[in-house]
Amino acid sequence: MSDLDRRWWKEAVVYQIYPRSFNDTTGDGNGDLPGITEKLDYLAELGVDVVWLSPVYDSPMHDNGYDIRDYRAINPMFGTMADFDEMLAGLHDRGIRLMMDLVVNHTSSEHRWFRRSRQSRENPYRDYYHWRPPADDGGPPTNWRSFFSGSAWTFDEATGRYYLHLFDETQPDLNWSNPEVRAAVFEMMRFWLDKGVDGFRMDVIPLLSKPPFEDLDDPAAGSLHDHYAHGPRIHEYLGEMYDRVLSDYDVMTVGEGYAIGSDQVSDYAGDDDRALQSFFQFDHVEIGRGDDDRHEPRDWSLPELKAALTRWDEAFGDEAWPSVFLGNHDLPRAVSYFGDDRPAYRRRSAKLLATLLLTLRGTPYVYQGDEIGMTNAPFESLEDFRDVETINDVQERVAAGADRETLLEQHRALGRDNARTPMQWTDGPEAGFTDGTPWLLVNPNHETVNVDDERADPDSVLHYYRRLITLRHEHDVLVYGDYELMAPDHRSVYAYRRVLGDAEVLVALNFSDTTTSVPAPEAFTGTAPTFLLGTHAEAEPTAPLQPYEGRIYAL
Ligand code: ISL
Repeated sequence: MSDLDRRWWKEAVVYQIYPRSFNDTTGDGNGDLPGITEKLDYLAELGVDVVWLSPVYDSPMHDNGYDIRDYRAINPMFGTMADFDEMLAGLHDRGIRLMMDLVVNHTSSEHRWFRRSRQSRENPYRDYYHWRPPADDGGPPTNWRSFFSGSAWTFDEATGRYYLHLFDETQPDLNWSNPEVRAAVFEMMRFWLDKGVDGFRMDVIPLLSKPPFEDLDDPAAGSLHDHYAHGPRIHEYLGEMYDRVLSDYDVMTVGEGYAIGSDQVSDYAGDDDRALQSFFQFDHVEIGRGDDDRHEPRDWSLPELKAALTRWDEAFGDEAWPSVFLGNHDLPRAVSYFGDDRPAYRRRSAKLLATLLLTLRGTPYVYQGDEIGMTNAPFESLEDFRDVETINDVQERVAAGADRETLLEQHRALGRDNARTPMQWTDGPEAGFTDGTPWLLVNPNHETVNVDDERADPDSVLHYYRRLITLRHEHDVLVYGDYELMAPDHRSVYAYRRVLGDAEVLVALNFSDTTTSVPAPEAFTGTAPTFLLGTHAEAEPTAPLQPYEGRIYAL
């Protein structure tokens, strides 16, 4: 196996931290950087290699930091630059690398670039953003809709022009066709890399280059990402980013790849000489959402999940490296969405999902709290939500006559705040997250779902994650091996092989609450399989799988 094309970022397990919800040390109800530093031993114990930190830059927090006011300053809510440096040093001391979130499709409307840009049509910063005159009827220049409801254009009285914002109106889109914008972003990236950060997760990267500003046939149809992504200069911009910045550093990069088609992998990513080594694809996490209305839950089947993950494994192929995840800060909790969060099944289905995540091909991303099996939260009313996407959607649809109960049900199932409820450290007040009042409700199930209890119980989800991470680190086949799906149409078992030279691993996962036989028992014929790890006790390879049981064997 000496001829393996090894890269540290292929072998890494990443842990995503959403800082506002991780650990509060000041009692203001918001997580902070010293709160992360306090928990570094927890991360080291878990065994992760890299932290992806969602934005901690100065921000008015309309979109929890994805609206940046100053790219080179730390949000006082999270602490100071000295706190940041201490956290980074603490991570590095433990051999953990840090990826920052790079949000450069848009800034906050409070960024000084935008404040200047909106002052006058002649301001030197005017072309940092997209300004257009009204349409003939005085309305927005095009019928483009924002991801966060309403028009993607907002009229600005001062200069009588509209500006573009694909997200909230407080998030104006930067004009990447302006070379000064690109130079400013590239310099900012160097600022963080020179501080020692080890990579970037790049927000909504296919949106940087805009398509022509023309009306869409039907702005409500399909995914907005498909309408706006892959503008004509996107690859030029990414190439420039590599040449002018990234080529000088040994870093890890991953793009948020909504709208990247499986036929576009090599356009966007590659092992070497590329801005993006990898990107997140979202087909598998979209399977439970309506085609036209993504806030509407839709039934999905296991064969669909297998098909989505398998299609993407093939699409990445040898062209680029996959990145795999089941949850992040924009998605419902994995155990509630893909698993079964009823008390009898929560733990085992959380372990089942962990088994999937950590044995697929590609760099795995563990979202904070998933390692203890955190679930969606029982939001009681629409007023409990804090997320701008939910708030704008509710406002728009209530005004259009939608039923509030239906909206509550939808956002309870799919809303982004599910992933953002505070990390559950203890069974005590506010789950040990804060001494004050948390910015978003703490899930009442912290009485039974919390780090303290998980640490004390050798059979917990947490310890299982730890063992899986260790297993992945010990077996090259789990990192570099090919992925071969078995029994694609089986409705309750997801089974596959990983193969690297003579090394072969078989994974069988029962995604149902009934006992099921193992498909393709002939896979074991003539072999003496070794049980490597499983959600339940060691069992013979052909023994039926218990509800939500998953097992890993070496063949
Ligand atoms: O969140 C979504 C679905 O609920 C997506 O449509 C989301 O808008 C998309 O994933 C883009 O996400 C990224 O950019 C947004 C920010 O709000 C998200 O948190 C971020 O991950 C704007 O910066």
